[in-house]
Amino acid sequence: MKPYKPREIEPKWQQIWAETGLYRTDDSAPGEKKYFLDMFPYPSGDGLHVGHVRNFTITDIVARFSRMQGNNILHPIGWDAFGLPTENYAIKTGVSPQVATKANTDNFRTQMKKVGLAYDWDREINSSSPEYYKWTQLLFTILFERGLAYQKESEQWWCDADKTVLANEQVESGKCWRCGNPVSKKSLKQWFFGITNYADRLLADIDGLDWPEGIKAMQRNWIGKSVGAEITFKLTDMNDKSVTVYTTRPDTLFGATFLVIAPETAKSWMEAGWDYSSEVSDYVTASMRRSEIERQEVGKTKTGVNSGIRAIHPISGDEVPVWVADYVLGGYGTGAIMAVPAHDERDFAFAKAFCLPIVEVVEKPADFDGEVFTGKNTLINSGEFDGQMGSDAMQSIIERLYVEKKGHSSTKYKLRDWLISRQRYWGTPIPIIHCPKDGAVAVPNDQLPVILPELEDYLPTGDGKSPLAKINEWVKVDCPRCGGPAKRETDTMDTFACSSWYFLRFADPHNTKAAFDLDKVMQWLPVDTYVGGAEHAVLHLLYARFWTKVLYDAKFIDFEEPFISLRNQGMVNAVDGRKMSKSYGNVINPNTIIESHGADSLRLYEMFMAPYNEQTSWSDERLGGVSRFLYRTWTLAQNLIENDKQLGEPDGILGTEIERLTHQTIKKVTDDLGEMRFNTMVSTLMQFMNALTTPATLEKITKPENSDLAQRTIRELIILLAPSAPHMTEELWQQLGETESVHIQPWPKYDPEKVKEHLVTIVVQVNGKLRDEFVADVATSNDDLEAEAKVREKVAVFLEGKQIVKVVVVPRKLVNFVVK
Ligand code: ANZ
Repeated sequence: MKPYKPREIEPKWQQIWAETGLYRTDDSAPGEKKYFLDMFPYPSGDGLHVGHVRNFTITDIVARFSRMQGNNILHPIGWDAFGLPTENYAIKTGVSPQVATKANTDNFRTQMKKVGLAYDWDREINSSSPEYYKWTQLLFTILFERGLAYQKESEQWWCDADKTVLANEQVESGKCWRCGNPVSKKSLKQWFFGITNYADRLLADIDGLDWPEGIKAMQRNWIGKSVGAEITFKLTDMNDKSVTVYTTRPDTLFGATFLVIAPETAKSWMEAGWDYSSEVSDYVTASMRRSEIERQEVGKTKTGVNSGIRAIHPISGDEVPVWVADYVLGGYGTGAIMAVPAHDERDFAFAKAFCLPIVEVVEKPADFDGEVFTGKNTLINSGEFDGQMGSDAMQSIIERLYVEKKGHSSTKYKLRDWLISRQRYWGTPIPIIHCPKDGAVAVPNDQLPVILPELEDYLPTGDGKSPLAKINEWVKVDCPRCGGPAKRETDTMDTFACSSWYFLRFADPHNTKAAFDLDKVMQWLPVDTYVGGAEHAVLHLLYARFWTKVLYDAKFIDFEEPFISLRNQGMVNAVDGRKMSKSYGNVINPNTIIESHGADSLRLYEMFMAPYNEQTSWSDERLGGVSRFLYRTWTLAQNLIENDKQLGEPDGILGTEIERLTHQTIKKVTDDLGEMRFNTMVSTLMQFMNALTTPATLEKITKPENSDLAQRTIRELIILLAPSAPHMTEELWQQLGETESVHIQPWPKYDPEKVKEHLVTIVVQVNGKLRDEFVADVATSNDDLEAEAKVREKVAVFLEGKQIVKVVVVPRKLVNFVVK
């Protein structure tokens, strides 16, 4: 009997698969197209860890399963290779980002091959190669031409450690998402993508996506649509100036006892010539230093100053004071609010802190016993609007304001335009030339790519310019429009730009004439199953949806959503339950496990450890358990393969039972794979194997006369296991004398009739002694079981001439005759 040696067979098959191009995608192959994709991995210097392997194995198994079901599969991989860590590494070590990236991608590729992932390596792409970023640049110019890429001077988040600006999304609790350094605001001229133009469509189309509800909710919240009204209050003593507030509760207008403007709004008034007090200017300066997150903290003590300005209520005509406070944000709504302390928690806290009047205008329900009623109900203290309710009240107040030209309904979004320029080296150069005469001009298509020059010194200048600004000869260029002297843009793009379209490139990765061929993209896209981490909920997943919609509008593609179904894998934590991290020293390298147990054991264990989307901790014992299952399967297969000597009729009873079990297993495994229930898929296969290896079954199934059945059964088992343990099954398949790969075998079908538990084995005893057994339908009545038992030859001889005193029938199991 051949022993199971994963360390020998795994590299052998990996090499054969590569040589025969088994996983190469053929655009014209028959079958329905199915596109399976992992989120674009960043090839870090640390290499793959077992968490990545979980992600990639999920996709790999569903792709392999789908191929065996007769579909034409696209399952590619590439590298999201631009980015800060590589550049920081270059600064620290002097190893150029180009060299470091090559080493890292080589390492990732080797590791992935060791795991046996069935990628089409011919389609590998690398976002930092000019062949790729040429098209990122071209697509940038498409956005630019459509007015969706523009430059704007504004206050931006700035990370002093990374010496770059950050997008809103990249600031977490006032800190840089990458390095954890506290961020500050800096006024810089930056490039933006106009994602807010798509807010409505991005929101509306979420409903149709087969994505985890949590991710959909996060996107909805991030886009943050709110429907309300803008209301204008005239200011006294301000030369007819007025302030417009944004509110989602126009029904509470009569409860507005003061207005609050954001420090940013105050600043712009100051710049426009308002005669402010020093108290105001001190407050404004101080609050601009605080992050939005700090300013919006719930429960934070409210701060603010009275501006001294008074406003006139648009309907009652009452005068109300205008305050400056940092809980109102400059960048949202109109940067000014009407404060309704009776019905808004923050306004209430503020009014309490500064002794401002509180007027209830919405009736509290009888059972309400809190301080601030924020719900909707009948209006009170609201003049002619008293007695109206909820949306009717809002509607009539807005109508009244509209007629008097004091307000109108208005929809706002929390989503901001996407800041994409970075003052860093290792990114796609922004393909723009600044001409003193023509302004910002896109680099013409035939001059793309704008090659990222090789540098000696990657250190950003820190004065808001990328290190590219230091290369004079690169910066100086002629204007493509007028030919006059001009300068290149020296900022690079956020790497999220590279990953906003890579899924399109895989359909046509080597095209040198275009980013992709429309026919090919139409053939493969959208992605059928997209698998990756939930941390991309509002970053990559929103950006990719935005680019897809822009490219749809530009008639580059014919669909509006890139990823039909999305699945998030759960994290794999260390044995101690903590996150795997270099600093804890608890990271598990897949190479170690492949060395000790084999890639198939690693894959199968990662699927068995927990439902794929749940977080779980690594366990060596459970890995051992799964590995033993593979060893036992191997041994069983060897037994059965060696039993291929003689053909004969299978034993009736056994044949039926094993067949039923086989069909039940096919059904369960097929259903489980379809629903991505990988853990129960593995346990089903374990049960099947256990049933086949009970001593009684084993004895019978290995009898020469049962070899037909044995052969059939082992083939089914190998095929069912093939997507999960591709190496071992391929080896066994070959041992069975097959010449074609197991991975292109048709997926077995089960017979619904045979799945049913309709046949049972009935044991017949006489005075408690086993005399015979027979197979009967489960539904057979006790009388019929007794009648059948009585006439069986081996039983009849013991009944002859005896008196039956009692018959015991245990349905589905046994008939016992008590005789004397
Ligand atoms: C009066 C009012 C009365 C409000 C009431 C709420 C409850 P969302 O849903 O987030 O859009 N607001 C408007 N602009 C703001 C800004 N720049 N900074 C801070 N707060 C701002 O919430 C809109 C509500 O948040 C608006 O409706 C306004 O307060 C406040 F019983 O106006 B409301």
